[in-house]
Formats: sequence, structure tokens, C-alpha cells
Amino acid sequence: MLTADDKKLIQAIWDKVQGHQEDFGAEALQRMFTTYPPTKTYFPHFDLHHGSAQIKAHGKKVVGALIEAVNHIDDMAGALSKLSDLHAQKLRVDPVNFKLLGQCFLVVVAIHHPSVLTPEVHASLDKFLCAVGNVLTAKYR
Ligand code: ZNH
Repeated sequence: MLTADDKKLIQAIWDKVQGHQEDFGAEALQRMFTTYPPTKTYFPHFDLHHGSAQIKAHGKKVVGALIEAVNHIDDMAGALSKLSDLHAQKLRVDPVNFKLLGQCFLVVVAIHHPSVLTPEVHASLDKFLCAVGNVLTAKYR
């Protein structure tokens, strides 16, 4: 469960992410593909080279969904319902991968905003990313 304090810290860090949606998203994906190569198997139809337009576009979508989650932090399941259907019915991404992408995203935030990512903010952001992952894998069966 996200506490009121978590929500405050998450909002604060997202104020820094807004406006860098595409960059941060693409960096997190690039990092995930390099660090955890098996994640590439979900994107056989993508050009995965550095600076790929497809990675940028996808990064923007993924971070856009995270922003949507922040904006509806008390009803993430509702806000991400369609996306949850898509991941459960069509994409069937193994849930472990959500942790990996979350880690990569945390590292990207740490690189760009080292002073903002205090241990407390780190903990809250981690909780938030796990919560999003749980929503996106909730309809798996
Ligand atoms: Zn996912 C898609 C989000 C994770 C894989 N995604 C997607 C989209 C979005 C997302 C928004 C788009 C949709 C439409 O278009 O409608 N994701 C997301 C998020 C997360 C995720 C938020 C967390 C946090 N994913 C993930 C992972 C993986 C994935 C981990 C693996 C590894 N996705 C995916 C795919 C797709 C998607 C494959 C499809 C792409 C294309 O375009 O084709």
C-alpha cells in the first residue's frame, strides 16, 4: 500500500520526470535490453539499436502510462485497466520483467536527479513501480 507520504514523494519526483518522458523512457528501455538481454525477445519487431526511433516512441508511451498512474494514484487499476488487458491477453510479458524495467527506470532517475533520489524517495518510487507492475499483471491467469 502506498502511504500518504509515499504519494507526496512520488508526486515530487514525477515533477522532475515530466518533460523528459521520451528521453527517460528510451534510456530505461535501452538499459533493460543491454542489462537483461532476454527482455529483447518481446520486441522482435523493433529496431533495438541505440537511438532507435521505435525505442524512443515506446519509451514515451511507457512513461506516459506511468504519468497516468501517478495522476490516478488512488485508482491505478482503473486508470491502467486497458493496458492491463493488453499485457494479460496479448503481450503476456513474464512478470519478472516488470521488476527489471522498474530497476532500470530507477537507475535512470538516479542518474539525472541524484540529489532528489534520497533513500526515502527511492523506496517510495520502488513501491510505486511495483504497484504498477502488479496492476499490469493482475489479469494474468
Ligand atoms: Zn509494456 C506495450 C506500458 C512493462 C513489453 N507497454 C506497452 C504500451 C504501454 C506499455 C503504454 C503501449 C500500448 C499501446 O500501444 O496501446 N509496459 C508499460 C508499463 C510497464 C510495462 C507502464 C511497466 C512499468 N512491457 C513491460 C515490460 C515488457 C513490456 C517489462 C517486456 C519486457 N509492452 C511490451 C511490448 C509492447 C508493450 C512487447 C508492444 C510494443 C509494440 O509496439 O509492439
